[in-house]
Amino acid sequence: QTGAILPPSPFQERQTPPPDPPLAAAAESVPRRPAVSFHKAMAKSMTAALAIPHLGLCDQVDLSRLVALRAELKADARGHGVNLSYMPFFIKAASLCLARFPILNASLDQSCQNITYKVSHNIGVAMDTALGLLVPTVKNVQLLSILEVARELNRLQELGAAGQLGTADLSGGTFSLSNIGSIGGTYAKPVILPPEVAIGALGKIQVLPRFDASGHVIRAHVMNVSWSADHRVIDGATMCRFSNMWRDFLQNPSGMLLHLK
Ligand code: CAO
Repeated sequence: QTGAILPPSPFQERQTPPPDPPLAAAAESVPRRPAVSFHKAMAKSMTAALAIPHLGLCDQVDLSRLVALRAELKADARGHGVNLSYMPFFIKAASLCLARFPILNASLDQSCQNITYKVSHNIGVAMDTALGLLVPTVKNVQLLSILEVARELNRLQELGAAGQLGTADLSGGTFSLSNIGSIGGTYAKPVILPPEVAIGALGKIQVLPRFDASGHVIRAHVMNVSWSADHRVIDGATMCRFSNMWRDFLQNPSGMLLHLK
């Protein structure tokens, strides 16, 4: 088949397929475009990720208390010029857990001889941007308040929407989170971004029936989390303990207060 080679679209290509050409035309030529730089970068990092033996672990998190807490704090944050979503809580909780489980904030060298433990918690956030999937990083989350994480995330989202995220914001990640649930989906199978060794994917928060301590059915806000970890350096027990701690922080967000600096 002969393909008509089109120039790259000025706004680059999102993952939306082009409209179907008329059948007769489709038989003769298939429109093609050169892969743009973000496709090439994704192809490179995802191909490298294939070399990593992925360990998967999923759990459910009851976010009912966090939903109520965020509703309470949203106006305050707005007063500081910040849009407060759930992500800053997810990101800060992850950082508190990374402090306890530093192996998840590490990298393994190519020859598998050395593990580097990173001091900074530079948490990458998978972002659906004008240029497609990008993963800007919130740097040094261990030093930031939840409000500061939210402000930084707002800044990255604005740049992402404008197609203006630069190398400084897109590099240096040490651990990643992907909130696919803001679009939909309950479980995911996230792919580790080398040289990182772990990533979490967050599903859609759903209102579901659950039992309270007295056995009564209650409305609960439930979210699934799916972790992938590099099984060469992280075992299932470690991943599970990290996940339990992260889940507990988000189920009882006031518990995070004790650990905030
Ligand atoms: N379930 C249900 N609702 C959710 C949600 C979830 N998991 N996560 C966010 N929401 C809601 C938010 O509460 C917000 O509503 P409010 O008006 O009540 O605040 C709304 O969805 C929009 O949130 P947002 O997307 O602007 O902000 P965020 O901080 O939650 O997420 C970001 C930011 C960048 C993670 C998100 O915009 C995004 O791009 N997600 C897609 C990630 C992705 O593509 N992953 C796949 C990677 S592999 O290809």
